[in-house]
Amino acid sequence: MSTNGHTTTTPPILLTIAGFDPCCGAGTVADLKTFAAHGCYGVAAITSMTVQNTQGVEAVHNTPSAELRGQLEILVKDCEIAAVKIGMLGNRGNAVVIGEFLDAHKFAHVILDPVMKSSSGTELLDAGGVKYVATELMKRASVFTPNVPEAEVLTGLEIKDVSAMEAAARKLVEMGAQAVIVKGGHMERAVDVVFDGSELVQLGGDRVKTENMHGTGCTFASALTAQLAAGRGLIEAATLAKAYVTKAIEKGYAIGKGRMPLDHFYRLKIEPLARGTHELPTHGMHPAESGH
Ligand code: PXL
Repeated sequence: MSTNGHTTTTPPILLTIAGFDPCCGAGTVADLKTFAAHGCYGVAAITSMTVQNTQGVEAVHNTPSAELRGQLEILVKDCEIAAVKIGMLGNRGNAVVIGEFLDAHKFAHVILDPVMKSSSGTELLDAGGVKYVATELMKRASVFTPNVPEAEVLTGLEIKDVSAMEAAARKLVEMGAQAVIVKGGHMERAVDVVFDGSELVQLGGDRVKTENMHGTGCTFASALTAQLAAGRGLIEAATLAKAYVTKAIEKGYAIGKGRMPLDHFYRLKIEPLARGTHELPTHGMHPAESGH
């Protein structure tokens, strides 16, 4: 927390490094909405401009590496970043820029979500990028959050049940990860496995309507980032992030003909009648003012 010359206090500033999705269900915009829903200020560097709607990805235009580096450096010159969340990288060149960026600046929390494919199946990271994530980037992150298909690619293990998810989490730590959350959204029961190198915990999950959703992985990793930046330990942060993403999935609604985005701001709708009473202006003519 820092002060800014106004009477208000600046909340934690979180950086997302991710791709842009025009329908705003996944990637950068899902991350920024999640940060905002957690009372944080989000800043962003764009790794890739995707051309997609809720029905699928039509094209992917990765940001030239020098431009990505420029976006990152101009932000760190100016803002104090409380935590970094990394999502879609696009290609090896951009993954290397991120590796160099993490070496040059020390951050308290680096959450790496190794996005490889869109929910509709399009490749979002090239083969060289996958290799760089496995051998270099993973060990530079404080928390690594693959889903089951990504954990299979990275470990070479076949994952059919929760015990195989646990084996994958252990193997990823052997490969250099500091802490791992294997996300079970693709499994029958949406159990997540958290392993910090010593303690291994299962987070039980209600299976909600995930097959038809878009942006669940981005949202979980971003909520986790906000909780870690707030000072919570890994297990508590993961538990709260899972509860948030589960509710945001449950409250998601269709905006087009394809997959549904989540409702990142479901909490704003919990007490609609209370809206406005916190923002009473001083002129006395607001409808919530007593006597009107
Ligand atoms: O959900 C993974 C993902 C991440 N980032 C971007 C995406 C997607 C899925 O479509 O478009 C930009």
